Amino acid sequence: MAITSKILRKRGERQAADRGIDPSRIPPGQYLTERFPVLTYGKNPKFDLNEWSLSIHGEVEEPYSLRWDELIALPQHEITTDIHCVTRWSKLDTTWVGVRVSDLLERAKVKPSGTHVMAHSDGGYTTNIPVSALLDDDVLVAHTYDGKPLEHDHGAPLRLLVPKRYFWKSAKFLRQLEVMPSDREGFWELNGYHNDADPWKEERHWF
Ligand SMILES: Nc1nc2c(c(=O)[nH]1)N[C@H]1C(S)=C(S)[C@@H](COP(=O)(O)O)O[C@H]1N2
Ligand SMILES: [Mo]
Repeated sequence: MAITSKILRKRGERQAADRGIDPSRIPPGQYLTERFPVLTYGKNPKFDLNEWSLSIHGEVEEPYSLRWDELIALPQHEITTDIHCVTRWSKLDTTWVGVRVSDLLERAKVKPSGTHVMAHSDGGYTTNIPVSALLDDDVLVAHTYDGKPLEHDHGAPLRLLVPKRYFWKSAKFLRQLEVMPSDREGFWELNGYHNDADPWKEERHWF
């Protein structure tokens, strides 16, 4: 490895150490940001909460849709977690409120044949994730960030949050969770990003 890239790889760890943060929280090749960068392919889709719904369907016994008021009436959970973008920024201790995806999937009764989920956003963005990765307690459909309603740029009214994967798996403007009988690639996965997206393994691209 060239010396410059070695130095770059250590940048996040140095930043953490300088701030009294455990450097082992920073995945390889990431740096810390205090800002919250916005990365959206295309325009923010308009939404109307009176028309809005989230649907859970596919390889499930009991497909259903939730209106906004129904979603908000479900048990809500707050989590504080680090997030990591494939473009190399990491943001520590971000706080979110939403509904656990495991609760949503449990209610739908995923069939044994349901192995993966395609998250579908308003505007056509998609991303794929194994069902097993969505059952962790830190996986939410989130409507609140840092104590305030999610900003439109960050995915309002609702986004998926999968903290253990690079952030492109956290689909903004979420409208559907489609349970699938096998894996299928989403938008960035088809366009060169890694299928699994584990930041600790630096699974950035498939090439
Ligand atoms: N619907 C939708 N969701 C999306 C994206 C997008 O373009 N459209 N970009 C993804 C990518 S590549 C990243 S890094 C994060 C960025 O989230 P942020 O803009 O809140 O930082 O959203 C992910 N979710
Ligand atoms: Mo990204």
